[in-house]
Amino acid sequence: PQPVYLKDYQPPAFRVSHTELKFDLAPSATRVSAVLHMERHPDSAPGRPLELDGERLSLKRIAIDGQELQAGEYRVDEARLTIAEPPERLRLETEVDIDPASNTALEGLYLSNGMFCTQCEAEGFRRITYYPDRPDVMATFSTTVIGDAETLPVLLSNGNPVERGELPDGKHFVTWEDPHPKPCYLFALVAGQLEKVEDRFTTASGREITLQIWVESENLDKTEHAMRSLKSAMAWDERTYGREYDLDRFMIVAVNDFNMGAMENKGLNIFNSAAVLTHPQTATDAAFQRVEGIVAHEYFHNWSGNRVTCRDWFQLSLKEGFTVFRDQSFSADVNSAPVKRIEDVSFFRTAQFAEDAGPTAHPVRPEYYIEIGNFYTLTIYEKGAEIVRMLRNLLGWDAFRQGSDLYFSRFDGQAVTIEDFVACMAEVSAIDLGQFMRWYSQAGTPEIDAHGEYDYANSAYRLTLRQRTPPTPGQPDKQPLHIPVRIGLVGTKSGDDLELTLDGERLGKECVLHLREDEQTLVFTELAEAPVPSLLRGFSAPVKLRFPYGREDLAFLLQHDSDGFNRWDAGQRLTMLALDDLIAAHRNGVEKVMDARVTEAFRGLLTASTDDKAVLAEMLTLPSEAYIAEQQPMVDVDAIHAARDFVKRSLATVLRNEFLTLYRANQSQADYAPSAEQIAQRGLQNVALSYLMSIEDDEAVELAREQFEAARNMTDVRAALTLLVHSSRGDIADPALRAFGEKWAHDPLVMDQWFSVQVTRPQSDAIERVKYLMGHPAFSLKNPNRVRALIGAFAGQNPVNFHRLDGQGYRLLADVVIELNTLNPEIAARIITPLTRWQRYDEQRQALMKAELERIQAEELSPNVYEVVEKALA
Ligand code: B3K
Ligand code: ZN
Repeated sequence: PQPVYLKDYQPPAFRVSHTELKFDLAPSATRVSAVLHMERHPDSAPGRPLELDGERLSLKRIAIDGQELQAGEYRVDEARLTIAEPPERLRLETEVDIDPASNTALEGLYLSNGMFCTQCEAEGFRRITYYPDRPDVMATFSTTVIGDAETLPVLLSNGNPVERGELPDGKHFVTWEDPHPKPCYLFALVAGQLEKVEDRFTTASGREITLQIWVESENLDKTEHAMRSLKSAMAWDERTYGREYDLDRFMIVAVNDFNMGAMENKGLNIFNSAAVLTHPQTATDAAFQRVEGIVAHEYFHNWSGNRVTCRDWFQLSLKEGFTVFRDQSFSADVNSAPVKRIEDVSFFRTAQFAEDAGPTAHPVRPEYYIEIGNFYTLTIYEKGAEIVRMLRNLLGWDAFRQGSDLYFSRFDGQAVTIEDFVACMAEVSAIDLGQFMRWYSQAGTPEIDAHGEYDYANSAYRLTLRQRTPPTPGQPDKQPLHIPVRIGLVGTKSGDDLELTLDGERLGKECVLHLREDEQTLVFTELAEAPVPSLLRGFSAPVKLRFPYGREDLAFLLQHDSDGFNRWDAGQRLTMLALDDLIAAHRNGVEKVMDARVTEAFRGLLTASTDDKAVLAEMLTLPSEAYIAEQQPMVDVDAIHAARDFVKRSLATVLRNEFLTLYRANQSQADYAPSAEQIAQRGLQNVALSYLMSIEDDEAVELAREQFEAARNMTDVRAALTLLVHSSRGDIADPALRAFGEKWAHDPLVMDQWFSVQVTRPQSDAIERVKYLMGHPAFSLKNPNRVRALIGAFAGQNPVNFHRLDGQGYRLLADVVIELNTLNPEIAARIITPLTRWQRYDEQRQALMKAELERIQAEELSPNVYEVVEKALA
């Protein structure tokens, strides 16, 4: 496979003003007729041929302006249809046959549970019909869907239905018109036995919008939360960004087989059922919040992505980074803002940092790709969002909002670049963002080394910041970035933020330092007391910041920092220092000793009265094994597991009564609501139970059993079940596991949780469970949710077993990747990630992991898997 380069971008030779499609649906032979109204692009050199992308299509007919083309007038190969001498304006007609039933890649038109549905981003439309499948070709669409009236009673596509009727042979049809020009990646079609719940939304300007969520009938009772989330997202986008919805109806469809979370097709969002369906009895709080975030994300794309889209796929973060930033802000506004930030940052520092440090590291705007499907990454999405957040912070909200308004009005209906977006921000603020643009082109996580000194004689604090971005594949040398570092200085006597004076200027109690050079020193003067610096408040830039904090400093910040995020972070840093010692002790075979400062800090948290339960639950949560691993020079999975376990048990032993009190004080009541308040309470209850269960005494086991049996909601049930299943006490979980499996055998999304709970068990039989469960009737390699719940959870969340020294974990994953490589390349290329991180482990494991990558490499590979494996072994 050949790479595509950003520098080679050329406008299309032809544009399409209007697209007429007709689908005659049948599982193995769907006939797609297309009429494309085209003309030469004004910037195109005259003689350029007309090229249309097309894969796995069987061409039945082709005509230009009503004239059938003769054999020599066009050429068809595996990837495209070429017409060497087209007229300057033309009406191109094609008819092709496609085979949705055999489409296991879930790209293009495919069948899910008897239902037809599409996924076209990024390059799936070329599996539906011959088309210039690139985002800078935008056309209005009119789509007629024909299907069997009995088996396919519901026929949906983008826009508004304009005509429907009966046809011979028991068929019927619906014609849809989408008046908004769109690239073909936003095309959607759904047909099947679906039922809807309907609601209405009145826009700020008084337009009435019909909202519909389409599901299989057994899921009608699981749509309420998604509908509520949709309405709240619509109102938020009007309030916050001045963006109103622009069609008369907005539809969401839930499908069972879907590669990603959801897709923002114009007016017809298609969702993975896992990202839309919720019910207190079947979905956890985390799932409720995820649904809310994804519904909002896809809705927000209507402006950031659809009305203004990407010129080419290198600009993917233009829509994804901005939209993730928007959905994160929405979730922060409607829930607990500090907790949302803590969750996002801990995920980011675990997973995106790991990506940025590994062989697949790439800039937020990559320079080349082999398979764009591999670039829906944490870097494009989450780091892209952090860059937008930095822009918001640099400009302030008001100017940022002006920049956003300018962007939407200037580029409405166009396909644009990241420069276009940043230029709007620079224009409204008159801030020079030239150096800032390097955030988009340089891969790798910048590291800031900070140190500070208090000068008693002069009441001054000297802070030095040094930045460096490590080399990444293809980018050996990096240039300094423009990094906003938000800081405060906390007085060691008062515990308060001190007044900041820099170069004689008074800055208040907090300021943002603009680090632009390799090294900068700042001298804060007129400080009456020695401070402890609180650096990178709120994670003001996506960097690793090191500062030689003593443990007393961290305990102090944990108590006094006025920034909630940094208070949490101080606790994490303090625990990390203790964990580092324990990891070393474990490796050296030395007795482990718990750091009393950590215990005392936790005692403080447990005994101080707090009004923010949500933040407290986060503070009491130990860093995950994956997060700890990310902090180590070399990952020793066994030492990390043992050290974390030791901390947990030590805390639980000393603070048992406090945890018990906390548990009892926060026990859930029967009436479930996914409200921030209740979620915080359940968070505390379940974090307390997890400490209590770490000792595994009879009383704790009894509490877990009772909680499981009370079955108040899935959050409580799953937390209790996980603790029972993950305990080392033999078979205490078996009855619960069996009861759960039988009760929910009919609900695939709940069975996914049943799979995940079991395969993340740290005990040594986990791998046997994985193999056994792969044969379970509820499991299928063809369904991405099942693959993620079972294989993904095992490889990603069970480090001690995945990294077994006999290599069995690696072999199992490689076997799955090889099978998925032919079934579903996009999923195969994702699920392989843990193997690509081989450089982070000891030599023995490195050899085993590489051997598995080489075994995969020897197969006949899809471009997706090929690209990832090549990078991993480069
Ligand atoms: N834009 C989709 C991504 C789908 C890509 C699949 N290859 C989801 C989202 O970010 O909203
Ligand atoms: Zn998105």
